[in-house]
Amino acid sequence: MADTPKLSEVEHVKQASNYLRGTLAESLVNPLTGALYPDDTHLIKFHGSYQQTDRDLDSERKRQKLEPLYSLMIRVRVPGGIASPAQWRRMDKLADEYGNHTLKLTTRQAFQLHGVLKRDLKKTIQGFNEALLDSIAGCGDVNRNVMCNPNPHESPLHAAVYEVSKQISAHLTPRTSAYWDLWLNGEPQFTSVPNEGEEDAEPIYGKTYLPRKFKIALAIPPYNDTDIFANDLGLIAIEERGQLVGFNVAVGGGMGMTFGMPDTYPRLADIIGFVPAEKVVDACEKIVTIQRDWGNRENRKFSRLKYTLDRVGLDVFRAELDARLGYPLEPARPYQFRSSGDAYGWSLQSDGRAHLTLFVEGGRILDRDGYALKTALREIAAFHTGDFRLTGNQNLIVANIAPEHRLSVQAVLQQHGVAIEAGKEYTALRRGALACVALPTCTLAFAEAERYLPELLDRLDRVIRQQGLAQDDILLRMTGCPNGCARPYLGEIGLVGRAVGRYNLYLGAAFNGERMNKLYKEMLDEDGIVRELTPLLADYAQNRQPQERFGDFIIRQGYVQSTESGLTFHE
Ligand code: SRM
Ligand code: SF4
Repeated sequence: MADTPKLSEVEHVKQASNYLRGTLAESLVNPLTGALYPDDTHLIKFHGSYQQTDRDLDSERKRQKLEPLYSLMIRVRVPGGIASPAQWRRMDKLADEYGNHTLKLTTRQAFQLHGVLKRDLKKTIQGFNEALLDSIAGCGDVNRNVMCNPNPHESPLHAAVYEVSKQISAHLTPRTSAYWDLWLNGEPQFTSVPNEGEEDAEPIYGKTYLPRKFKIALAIPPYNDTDIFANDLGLIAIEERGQLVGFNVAVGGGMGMTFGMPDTYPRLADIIGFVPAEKVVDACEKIVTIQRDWGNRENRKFSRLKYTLDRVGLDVFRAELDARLGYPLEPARPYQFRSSGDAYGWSLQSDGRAHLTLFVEGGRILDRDGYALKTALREIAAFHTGDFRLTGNQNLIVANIAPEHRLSVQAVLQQHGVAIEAGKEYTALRRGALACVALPTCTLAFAEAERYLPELLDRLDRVIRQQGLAQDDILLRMTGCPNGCARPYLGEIGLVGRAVGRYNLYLGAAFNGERMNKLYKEMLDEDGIVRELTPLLADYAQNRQPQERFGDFIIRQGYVQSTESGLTFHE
């Protein structure tokens, strides 16, 4: 007889939680601590929130025999990254009322508030709800914010793909009424939940939800601005004569790994076929259910779909999917990705409306001396009649600006010191760089990322300018640990925190997100990073071929070998 699997602790917590309730109601009102009960720290994630401490203060508070300064990070889902001006104003206000006066635009087109105290969490979530936003499934073992190219107005194709992303998001949202009971006194304003008197049930997820987080992104070639290959499920829109006909389906992407455990690795999704547009929501459901049934529930380090796939093999997975669908996937259709970044500055539509893509360093919306981005956007949100689009590269598009508002938008930004033409004011290296949150809020960070990258870039910018590369797009991504929240293994230059002030340097990813990088040097400090990169950038400036990207050049010159799959990432 087969051994009964030993389920991980989180599986037991989910099982006993009565559809994500646990003892959250009691945890929230316990006045003796700013923390939640331990089991509830797992469950709160499904409601969009993480318990954190201010790590800058941890040791001082310990010295004073105080408990850590507990607070909650809360993530608001924004499918496809599109928020109305009213929603922007609400998020801005909530950040001031209950958060740390900043908004974080994440690498998955969502908002995060940091520093919310336990006693304010309910009011914060109620504030989201009044603006028709929610945080359910922002985190946790469920499908997360569905990413999509952020500009539905670009063409009918873009609008159609955005609609699909919303349908997938709605279809895979948990059905439990726990979210409404806990935060909204049982009064949902939108999203479907069980009718009164009906039992909670999760038709797709079941009582224990998924073994691990699950991520879906859609992209419209030639732009891979949602980095679809880093997702458990990536959908590549295929068009015929400007109309959406369906999607190539890619499965098994994920960035996370653990240092010292080579059987953990980042992996890019494999394309397994094509599905017509009208069947794509069902196909997503079936892929999610295979992972629900086959994913590892014993060891969370190996629970993501990428490990399920490498365990059973792509052919077995594909056959199971065909069986659950009741038809075989068609062969994948041709497509081509050119880039994974954002295009900055103004773009004009034929009807006179315009979009302005702003560079947001580290995705952080804040005010500081001489640069009041947060205030500027609040002022714009007061008269803007279009919307705000969060990109997968932590940037922001003030979109669909009415012709009569163009000058006012420009004037407000200028008045508050915000660069309109990021293309002119910053090096291409800086404006394309991504950094995860890391310290002080992230409990898993070994090193700085968002707070430190601008400083490192001051030095790298000097090298870049000396080599005449100021306007050459080179993808740099930094994280404070190997979990990969800024998708560092897709950086032409990837810097991954090992210890305070020390980073591993990875090189050689593809500019369009289709190849991961490879470890080049370990445990570098700032001088080491600059010292290692300077000759490589000089070589690139002098010896590249026309149009050759930095990542491709690094491989051609033999600095690192090309990474062909997740399983060979560490070779
Ligand atoms: Fe992430 C965990 C922040 C995108 C892979 N991520 C975390 C936590 C919640 C830390 C924790 O578990 O205690 C971080 C909270 C920090 C803070 O203080 O805010 C965190 N992740 C972020 C964000 C905010 C980074 C950012 O600067 O934008 C991104 C929020 C996205 C969103 O809106 O949902 C974010 N995280 C990602 C991505 C990129 C993506 O999805 O395209 C990845 C890599 C793709 C993937 O999932 O494999 C990513 N985060 C992880 C992992 C590793 C997962 C794994 O399978 O190994 C963890 C750790 C974990 O789950 O155990 C993690
Ligand atoms: Fe935290 Fe690591 Fe993610 Fe950065 S990559 S936010 S340090 S978990």
